[in-house]
Amino acid sequence: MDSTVRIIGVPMDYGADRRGVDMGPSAIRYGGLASELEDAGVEPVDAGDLLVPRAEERDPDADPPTRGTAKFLREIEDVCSRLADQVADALANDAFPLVLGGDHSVAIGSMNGSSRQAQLGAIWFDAHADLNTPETSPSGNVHGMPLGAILGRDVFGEMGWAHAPNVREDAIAYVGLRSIDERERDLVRDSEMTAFTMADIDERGMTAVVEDALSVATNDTDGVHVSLDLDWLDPTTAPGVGTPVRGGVTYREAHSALETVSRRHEEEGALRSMDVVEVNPILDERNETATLAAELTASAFGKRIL
Ligand code: 5AB
Ligand code: MN
Ligand code: MN
Ligand code: MN
Repeated sequence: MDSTVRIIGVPMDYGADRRGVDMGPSAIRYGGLASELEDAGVEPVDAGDLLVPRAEERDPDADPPTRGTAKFLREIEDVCSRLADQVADALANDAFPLVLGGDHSVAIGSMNGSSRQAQLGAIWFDAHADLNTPETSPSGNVHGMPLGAILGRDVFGEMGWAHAPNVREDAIAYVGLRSIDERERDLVRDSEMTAFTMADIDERGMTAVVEDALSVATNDTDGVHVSLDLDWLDPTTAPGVGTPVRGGVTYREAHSALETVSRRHEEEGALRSMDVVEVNPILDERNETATLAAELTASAFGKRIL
C-alpha cells in the first residue's frame, strides 16, 4: 500500500468500567506505531488526539435513553460525532483513517464517518459480540454496544450519530468470539451477521476463517472497516485490557489474520478504515499489549517478515 495513514487518537474511556483505556493512544504511539507503519511502507501522519473531557467532570446518567442504561451516552455522542467528521475528512483527502482508542465505543464514530460516502463492510476482531443495546446490556457500558448502535437497534435507531445506514448486517463478520451475554446470544443468532468463534478458528485455522470474513465484508460493499479489540488475543499475550477472556487468539494467529487482511487489500484495495481499541496501559505489562497493537496494525498495512 502506498498511501498516507492519518492517525487519529481518541483518549476516551466513557464506554468502559475500568479507567485507563483513555491512555491507549499514547501507549500505542509509544509502542512504536509510526516506525512500524513506515516499515510497512505507508506514510503515517499523526493528527493528534481528539479533546475528551475527563469522566469525573461529567454525570454518567445525564439524559439517559428511554429504555435501559447507557452510561455517558451524551459524552460518547459528542466524541463520536467529532470523530466521524475527522474520519470522513481523512478519506476525502485520500488518507487512510486509523483510529486509536479508547474504548470500543469509538467504533461508532469511525464507522459512521467511514460509511458516509460508501457502503461499508466490517470485520470485528473481538472476544465479545458488542451487540448489546441499553435495554439488553448487563453493565450499561457502551463499549459492549457499538454494533447495536451502528446497526440502529432499539433506541439507537433514533440516534442519527449512532445508526450508520450504509452498514448492512450481512456485510459484518465476527472473528474470534468467545464471550457473549445471555440476551446477546439470541441477538447474534437472529442477526444476518456472520459469526466465526474461537471454535471455528480451532477447526479451520485462522487464515481460512479470515478469508471467509473478508468475503463477507467485501460482498457488495465499497470497502471494509477493521475493528481490532485487543481482548481478541489471549490475555497471556495481551494482558493490558479491561475485559480479558481466556482461550483467545495467539500471537502468531493474530499476525497471520492481519497479514491475510493486507494481502486482500493489496489484491483488491479492500481496506477503508481501521480502529485499534481497548488497550489499557494501567493493566498492561511493560507496554506489551500496546506494542503488539502497533505491530498488528503494521501487519494489516503489509509489513512482512521477509
Ligand atoms: B468490548 C459485556 N458484554 O456488554 C457488556 O471490550 C462486555 O468492547 C462487553 O468487547 C465488552 O458489558 C466490550 C459484558
Ligand atoms: Mn469490543
Ligand atoms: Mn472485547
Ligand atoms: Mn441499519
